[in-house]
Amino acid sequence: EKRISVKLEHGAHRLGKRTDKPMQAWRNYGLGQFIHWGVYAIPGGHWEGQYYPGAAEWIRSWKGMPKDAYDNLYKQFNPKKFNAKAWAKQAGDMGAKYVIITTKHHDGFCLWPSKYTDYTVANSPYKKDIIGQLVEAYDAEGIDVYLYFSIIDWNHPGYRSTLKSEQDRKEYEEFKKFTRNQLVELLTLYPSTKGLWFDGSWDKAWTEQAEFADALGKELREMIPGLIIGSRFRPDDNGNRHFDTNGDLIGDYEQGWERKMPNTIEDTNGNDWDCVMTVPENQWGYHSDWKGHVKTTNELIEMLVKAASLDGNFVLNFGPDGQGNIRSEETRLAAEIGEWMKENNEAVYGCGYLDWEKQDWGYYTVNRETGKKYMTVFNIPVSGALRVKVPGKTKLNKAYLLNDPGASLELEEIHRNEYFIHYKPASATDRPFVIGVETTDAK
Ligand code: FHN
Repeated sequence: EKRISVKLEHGAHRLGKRTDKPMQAWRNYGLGQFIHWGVYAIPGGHWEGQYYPGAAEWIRSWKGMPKDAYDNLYKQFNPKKFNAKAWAKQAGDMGAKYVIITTKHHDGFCLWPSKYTDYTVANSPYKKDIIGQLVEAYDAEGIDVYLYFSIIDWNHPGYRSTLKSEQDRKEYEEFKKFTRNQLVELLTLYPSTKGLWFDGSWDKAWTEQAEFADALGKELREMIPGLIIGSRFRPDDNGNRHFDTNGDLIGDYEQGWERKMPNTIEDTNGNDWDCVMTVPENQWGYHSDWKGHVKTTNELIEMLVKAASLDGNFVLNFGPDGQGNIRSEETRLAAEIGEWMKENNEAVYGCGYLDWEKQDWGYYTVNRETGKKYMTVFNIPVSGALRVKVPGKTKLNKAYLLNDPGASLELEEIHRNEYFIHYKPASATDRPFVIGVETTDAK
């Protein structure tokens, strides 16, 4: 079928996946950590006795919030408990292979001492460079660092969401220069950065900047060879985001899976993707009062394995408080996920989609290099019979528990290309478990 495509100057610059080493490393991470931290952590969803139920990092824009007071919060930013090494160690113990850190969120407050604005940590009582400390600590822990950067900047005088007049356009030019300067500054100060995770790029003003954003992307990519940038950065010629006018992915991976996940490989369009997930329904920055459902360790492990099974990375968000403490709920989740990963990470790291018919017990994954296949079981059938359907000429030879590879599980061939693995844990399990399977392909 002939593909009809519109000629674009600033559409996708590549069709299909990137195959270079840095992108392969990205693809193999499996699990990442997101950190949302800024001055919004000080009010933590409350202001003068009033409770703001929405996302805590958005409190500045909630109705009734005095903007000036918010913009002066940095004078109180002095996180005495902040310990970059402890954060990095905790992330490493959880099993995270990469971290995405908010260098600045929509409020514009910079966690690094940017020379292009006074609204930075350098002018807070804390003074020290937070991003620098985190980069050093996570690098030392062997966790790759990605910098989150919001295009929206409520603090910059030239920032606009729409450009309605000549004056707007003039001021927005200043804002564009500022944006470019800050990004160049970040990559200069932190050259070990592996990628940029853009956000707040949905404004009409920004979606009209295809040419500028494309050139900036090129400049940034030249600064760090292999730099990874997702689909939330630059619009195409017609202002389309994520996918260009021809439906092709803009950037290195799809960045649209926020607090939601694909269900099938078709949903991913064969692209690389990450899923960024909050622990409560929708809180990224610290909110002292989590209302509603708070995700459990098992739910999060399921999302992680599901992501791997569909060729995506799973990134779990942490929102430290105004003092730099990681809240106890997150500490507990990190420890429990870490415990599980310690035993079962083989089914996640370096693993992706296995082209076998999905079954109700859970998810298949396959190691991209070794070809080793895994079944992570979340739902144990009452019968204890786990169905496995293999394609074409594949034969199932062996099934074993990942944490007890010596003992084979009972295999029953029920008919051509279909098997039962008989297994019921002797006692109730409170965590998913992994079965490794071995196959041969008959000629
Ligand atoms: O508005 C932000 C939100 O606060 C948070 O940073 C998330 C993270 O993906 N991104 C935006 C909403 O899409």
